[in-house]
Amino acid sequence: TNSSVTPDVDVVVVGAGFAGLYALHKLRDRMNMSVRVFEAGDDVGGTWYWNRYPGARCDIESIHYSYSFDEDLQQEWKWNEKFAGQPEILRYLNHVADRFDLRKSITFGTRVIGVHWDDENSWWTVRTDTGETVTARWFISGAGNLSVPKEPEFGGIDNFRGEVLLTGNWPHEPVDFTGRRVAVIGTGASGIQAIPLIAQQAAELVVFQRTPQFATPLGNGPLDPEELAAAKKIYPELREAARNHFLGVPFDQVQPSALAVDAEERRRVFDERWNAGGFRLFIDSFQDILFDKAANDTAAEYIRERIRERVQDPATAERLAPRGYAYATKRPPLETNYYETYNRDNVHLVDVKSTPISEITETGVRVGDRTYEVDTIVLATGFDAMTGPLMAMDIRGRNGLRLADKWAHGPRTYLGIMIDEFPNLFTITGPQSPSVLYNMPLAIEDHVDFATDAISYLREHDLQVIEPTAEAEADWLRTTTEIAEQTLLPQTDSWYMGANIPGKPRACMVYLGGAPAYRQICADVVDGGYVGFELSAARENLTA
Ligand code: NA7
Repeated sequence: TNSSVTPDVDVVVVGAGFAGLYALHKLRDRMNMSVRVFEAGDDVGGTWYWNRYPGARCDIESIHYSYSFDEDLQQEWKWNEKFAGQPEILRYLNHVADRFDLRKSITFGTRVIGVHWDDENSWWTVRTDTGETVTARWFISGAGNLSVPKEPEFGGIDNFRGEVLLTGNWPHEPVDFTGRRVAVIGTGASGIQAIPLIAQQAAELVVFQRTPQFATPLGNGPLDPEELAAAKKIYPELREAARNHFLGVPFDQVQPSALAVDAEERRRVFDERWNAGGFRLFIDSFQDILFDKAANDTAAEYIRERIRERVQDPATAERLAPRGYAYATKRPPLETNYYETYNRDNVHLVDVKSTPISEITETGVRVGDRTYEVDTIVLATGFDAMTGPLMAMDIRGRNGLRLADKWAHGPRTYLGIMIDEFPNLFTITGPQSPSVLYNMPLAIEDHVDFATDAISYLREHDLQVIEPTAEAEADWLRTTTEIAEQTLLPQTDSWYMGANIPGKPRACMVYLGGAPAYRQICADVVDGGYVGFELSAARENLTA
């Protein structure tokens, strides 16, 4: 036999977070394929392995933010909190890894640094930073959307004599801030979760805020065991309802328009959603908030009012009150005691919008002609979102085409899951899919299922290669752009638009038509025999 006609394994998967773990189980245990998984971390968990900062927590209810693929699994696992914290989610993913015996197929502490399509053999050659080379017919990226930290615009971090901590790569031993002077840079979802807890320990906390946020209450607490039991009785129905909702959560109270009701009714709806917590104010109040500026203004003004009520010093309250962009056009953070934290004597808010941070010095953070001297700097400055993790793997498609070159002006995909000229490569929750605006475990299951269904379909038809057409890809770019333009999102600088990184092309990274519409499109593509894809035999099968 000629060894060159069979790759080392059927599939290489990157990542052992929610995506990689499910992909591994599905391919290995349900489809009997050979799979290698490479994971940069030393254990499973992905996002929930790296983001161990104080307060790290999921903003979607634990009942819904979990796998649905195995009825026994969802019945046996007991969530303790309404919104699970990072340790609880990490325990859950460890449980999943043990339960399905996944670890033995995962190579930990290993980063994929090269993924090159072999035109001759119609397979991928995957290289790792430990010097391994593996060939595989299929490549599945579960490398995540928010896994490559953003390089801050300011320099000097290496000069700092104290400790620098990254929210997205937090030490495994809990950090004790007692007695320390701490700087937190960044007030996105991560900073807003961490700040209240760091403030309770630190001697002094200085928060450097560039853009104030529309943060609304999370509403966390212990999960009532009766509520959990009731949910488990109807788990399949709950999952179905979740998948039929824009965001992948089974909310059902949304009203048509904020402008169709009077001020009193509007206030009642906002109050109710504010008190209920989670993403309800954002996604379960009025349907036109993301689309109509006047409707959005009503929610924005409501949130500003509530912020002013909670912050004692009026000048600080004004600095915390967001303006100049529409609510939810940046990812809306959820908070617990965030605004009250600024009523503490040991907490100071520094506005770095007009005068940016110029550098980190040996002793602290320099803004204009002032240096804020601190012992510890926490960077909560965000990620090279969506495209960053894919670009970091040096992916090269047909004729050596680099993904970085192909995407020089922004991501181009078909359905956010495959790329023309990059055959047999699936990007789980990739750019231009609903991903970050869809309950992630469900988004991941949908995408893994799409990939594995495609693989099964090809096998049944004695084919080995699937690739979108250039035309289908161009249509998808047009579709995602047109939908984005109907929303308020493109008007704001956010990581959804690639606008948090200097020099990154401005493009909408998310399919904004909602999960149900997206799932219907994918189902139609499959039902039509993979509309928009070219299916073919590998070269050696043609000449055999
Ligand atoms: P985000 O949401 O990107 O937030 C990053 C924050 O850091 C944000 O407030 C930024 O201000 C700020 N930032 C970034 N660079 C700087 C510089 N140079 N100076 C001052 N401030 C800066 O990241 P998160 O980790 O909080 O959240 C990411 C996602 O994880 C979140 O959306 C959830 O989906 C989970 P800016 O707004 O750019 O002015």
